[in-house]
Amino acid sequence: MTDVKTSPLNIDAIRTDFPILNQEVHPGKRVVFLDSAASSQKPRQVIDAMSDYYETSHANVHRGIHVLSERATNGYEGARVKVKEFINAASSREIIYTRNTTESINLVSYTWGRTNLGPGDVVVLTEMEHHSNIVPWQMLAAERGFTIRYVPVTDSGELDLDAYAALLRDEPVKLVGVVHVSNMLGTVNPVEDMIAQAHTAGALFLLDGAQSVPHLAVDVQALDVDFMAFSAHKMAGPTGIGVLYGKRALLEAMPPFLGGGDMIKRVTLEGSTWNTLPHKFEAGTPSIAEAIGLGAAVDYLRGVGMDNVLAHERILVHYALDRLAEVPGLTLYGPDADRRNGVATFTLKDMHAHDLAQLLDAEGVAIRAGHHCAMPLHQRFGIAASARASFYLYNSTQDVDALVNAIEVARKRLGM
Ligand code: 7TS
Repeated sequence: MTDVKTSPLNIDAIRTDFPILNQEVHPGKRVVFLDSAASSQKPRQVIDAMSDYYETSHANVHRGIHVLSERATNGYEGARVKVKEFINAASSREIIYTRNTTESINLVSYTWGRTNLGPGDVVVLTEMEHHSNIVPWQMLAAERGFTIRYVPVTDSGELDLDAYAALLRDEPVKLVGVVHVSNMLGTVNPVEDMIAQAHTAGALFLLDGAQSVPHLAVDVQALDVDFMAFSAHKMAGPTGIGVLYGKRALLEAMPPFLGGGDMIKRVTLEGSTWNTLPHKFEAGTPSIAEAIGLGAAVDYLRGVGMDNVLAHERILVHYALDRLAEVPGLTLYGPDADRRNGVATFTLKDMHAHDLAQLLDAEGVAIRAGHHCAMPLHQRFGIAASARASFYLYNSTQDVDALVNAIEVARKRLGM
């Protein structure tokens, strides 16, 4: 059994920062929140930063020559600098605010993809991608006539790296798009090597950081990644804001995404010219309070320390896999705890994952059931749906125990 006493985090102290966790969701059942891979909870510091902004500083950004607009602009742009430092981008001009990971990937496909991809070109994705890194490319392929190839997933839930190398060797690959951490299996992909290989083959690399940036230190310059997408709401920040990181030269060369206010330099009735980065990609009034909330989330995570977050989640996932392996009839998916992040996905004999999730909810335990927007990966494992428990910095081994106890209750109720 894993030694669970070594976590670098003071979970009791952290939990006091997350007011939502301090409640019963059914009589006598405190909430055990194990669905952070879908969306994490928010600390008081983030909630306060956003309400403080609305109470003291709201106005539109980049416009007014008045105090409130200056405060709003400083908050909005200050958060961009925090994000830049968090992922170690070379410049805050490389940080584009979007709505979420999905929009960030669509931005790349819509602008870079539409300009650069055509018949004869190949985009390499993996069987492990979230739908948001499959569907935009399929939509564009239908329009532009390029080919998509997929890196297969092994039985242990990892990428087949030999197949990846062969694709890069044999096909005219222009772009590789890979999820850093799988939202179904928790697999941490060896993206540093994969990026270097892609570059050797002359391809760009888009990293889906939705499940990595919230959980481990990601350094875009060390990785030498070309584009990276992530969402604030999975990293203790608000919904409604995400980030596209892109190397400056690439972003400079790309056409705009949406047209309108703020993204232009000059408009005449005959035509328009584009604003400088990052504004070229931020048309219209942006999510100002949300950007400020994202900045506060970055401050919060940096205060805790990303290495500590990672170490804590590793301990939890070790413990969870050990405990879940004891449950009769339970099948776990994905690699060993050492090669995954804080996700445990399983099926329980022939019980439908939705029924299981409903029974767990009655015990106060919140998990996700379904295909987790990774239908091809579920098909790969021959299942239609699975149950997923996912962890974050506020979860404890007691939460894992509550999960296992609730599964026992569900098994008994169904006579298993
Ligand atoms: N990529 C990965 C790896 C994800 O896990 C998700 C969301 C996305 C992209 C899309 O993020 P969004 O913020 O644009 O929605 N994943 C999940 C999940 O696993 N359960 O709910 C959402």
